[in-house]
Amino acid sequence: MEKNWSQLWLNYRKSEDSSQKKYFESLEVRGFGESKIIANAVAELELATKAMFGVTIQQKKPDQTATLCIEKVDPEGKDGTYELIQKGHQLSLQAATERGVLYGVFHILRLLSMGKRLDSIRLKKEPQNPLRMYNHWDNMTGDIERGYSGNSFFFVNNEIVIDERTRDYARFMASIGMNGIVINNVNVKQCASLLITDRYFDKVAELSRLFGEYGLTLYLSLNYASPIEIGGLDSADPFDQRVIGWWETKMEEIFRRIPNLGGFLVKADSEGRPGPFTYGRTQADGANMLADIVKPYGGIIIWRCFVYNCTQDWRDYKTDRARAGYDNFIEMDGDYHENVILQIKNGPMDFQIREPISPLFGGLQKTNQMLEVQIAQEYTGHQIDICYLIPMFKEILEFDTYMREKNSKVKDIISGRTLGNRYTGIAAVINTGNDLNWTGNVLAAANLYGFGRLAFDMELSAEEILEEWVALTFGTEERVMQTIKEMLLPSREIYEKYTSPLGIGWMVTPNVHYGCSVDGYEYSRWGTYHRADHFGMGVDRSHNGTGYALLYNEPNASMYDKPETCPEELLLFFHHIAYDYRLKSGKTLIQHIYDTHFEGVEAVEKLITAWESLKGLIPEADYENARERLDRQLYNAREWRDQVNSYFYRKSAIPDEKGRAIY
Ligand code: GCV
Repeated sequence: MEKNWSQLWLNYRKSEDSSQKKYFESLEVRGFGESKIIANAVAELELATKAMFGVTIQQKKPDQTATLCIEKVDPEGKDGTYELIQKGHQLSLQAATERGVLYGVFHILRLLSMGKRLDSIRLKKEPQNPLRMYNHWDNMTGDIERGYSGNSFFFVNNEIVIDERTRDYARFMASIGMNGIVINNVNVKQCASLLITDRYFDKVAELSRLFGEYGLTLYLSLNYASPIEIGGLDSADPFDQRVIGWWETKMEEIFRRIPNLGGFLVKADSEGRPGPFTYGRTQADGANMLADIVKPYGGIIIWRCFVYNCTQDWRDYKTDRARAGYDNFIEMDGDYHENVILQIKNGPMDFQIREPISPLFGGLQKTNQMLEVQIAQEYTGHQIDICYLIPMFKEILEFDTYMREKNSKVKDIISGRTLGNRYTGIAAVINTGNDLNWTGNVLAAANLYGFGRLAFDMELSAEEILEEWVALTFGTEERVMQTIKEMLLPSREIYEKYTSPLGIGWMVTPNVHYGCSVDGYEYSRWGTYHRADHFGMGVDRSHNGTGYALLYNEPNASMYDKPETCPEELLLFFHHIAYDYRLKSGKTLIQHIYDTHFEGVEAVEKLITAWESLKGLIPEADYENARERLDRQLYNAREWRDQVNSYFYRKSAIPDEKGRAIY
């Protein structure tokens, strides 16, 4: 079948350097036996070397030494570890596990696609996070919650679809080192509750098998109220013996029917979803009950910490949504069983363009933890606006929680280094859909690629990752590389400049979350306020206010608690600040707001000029795709600028020093 969808970064082109062809004349695989993963790795090699060098790699003859040798070595290091060594005429790929082979093969192909040579290569790579997952928020009806690139390619009209695109998806995931996929939305409703029933077992099993052939483990989002909704019980109380018995029978059936199932992701007691709170039980009670039952099957329970009161009264200045995750989970630290992982969003609110790090990181001392980020650009431009998120993720990973004297950064905690635990890792809410280019905006694929690479190797820089992605996607032409880097590397700051200032977040159109509405959520139940009045704005989360700042370990707590030491990009998140307060730049807060909003729009205008300079150097369809979106980004940026500036001018009555148009 002719593929009409993008091959993203696996778009193998003819190589300009034929000297590397020599490593792909003959192949020997030693020690792995029959294996679908190895077969797929070899198939990928064949596909790529044919496209790059026009060669078909041969099986080694008995009297020959293979030019490429894939060899199993004694298990050492983590699953997925591999070594590449070039010696004489031979390139050798050594790995302890099949996943290692897969990742090693993709490493070779990446180097070749980037125009690098394999001569003298000697390297060893080990995945740093045990779990490297993408979370789909795909609904079985086919739509995607917070999806901006079409509909689901897993589900259409309540049926599971498995075709060539599914296989390509698995290849993409394997090529960036992912090892876990949650296919369905954490809001498990309607047919999705039946994924763990006979109605869907066969298809889920088929999908799981396919994933397994690419080193991917399948996970499902679980409806906590399944005993009621599909079991016919009147309760989902984790202490009720009938409920426990129901789950025991159900889990035995699920793990028997679905091979390669890793476990479940659970959103409980959150935004209307059922959970243990209904029965006066704790989050640990709910998670542990399920974890104990899946343990004999090697299963894990990934339990989300996004639990907060979403029926707040805006007049209530004491309740602070930012505190909720911490307050709901910290007391049971140490109570969660060994195969429970708490999945924590990077910030205490909800994937805003700028937030502090959740204080659960560094607060939880005895619990398995996973970091959850979002590459679906829910609050960062809907894959219309350009927003390369890897620099933000780097900041998160490098944040020092001061939980211990050393090895206390977020990256240490989630890799298992801090606590020496094995059930840890990183997950992202994915940005894919059935658009032919997978991510809506072609440039949003940099986040899809980048998250995987970063999850595997947290020491890579945002720039290195971007360089890889550009070369693999658009080729190695210098002008293309430089221009796209100049566009994407500052794109997060650009988006921040024309949207909500200094960490306060929100100000988005309610429900859709694209476009500006300064007061859209201000008087609502969601706990997401900016508290602007005639004199100033921002939420007082210091010891005088909600006390949120004090949830951090020292010296972070003291740093955030005082406006003078609080990092300025988060000033309004932690403090209520007067419009005439002088920032370190010497500008007043209000002038900073005006200036950044004008600058943000100017920066988008420059993005357009930069992209236009690439016309003819980028495939036409890709060029037009981003070009059209840049127009929408400019419109969006202007709207934000005018609405934010006018709103705060009217509130403060302080004019712009530069006398620009503010309404
Ligand atoms: C899947 C935010 C989003 C919801 C999402 C929720 C979550 O509130 O707007 O769409 O639901 O986060 O992470 O569970």
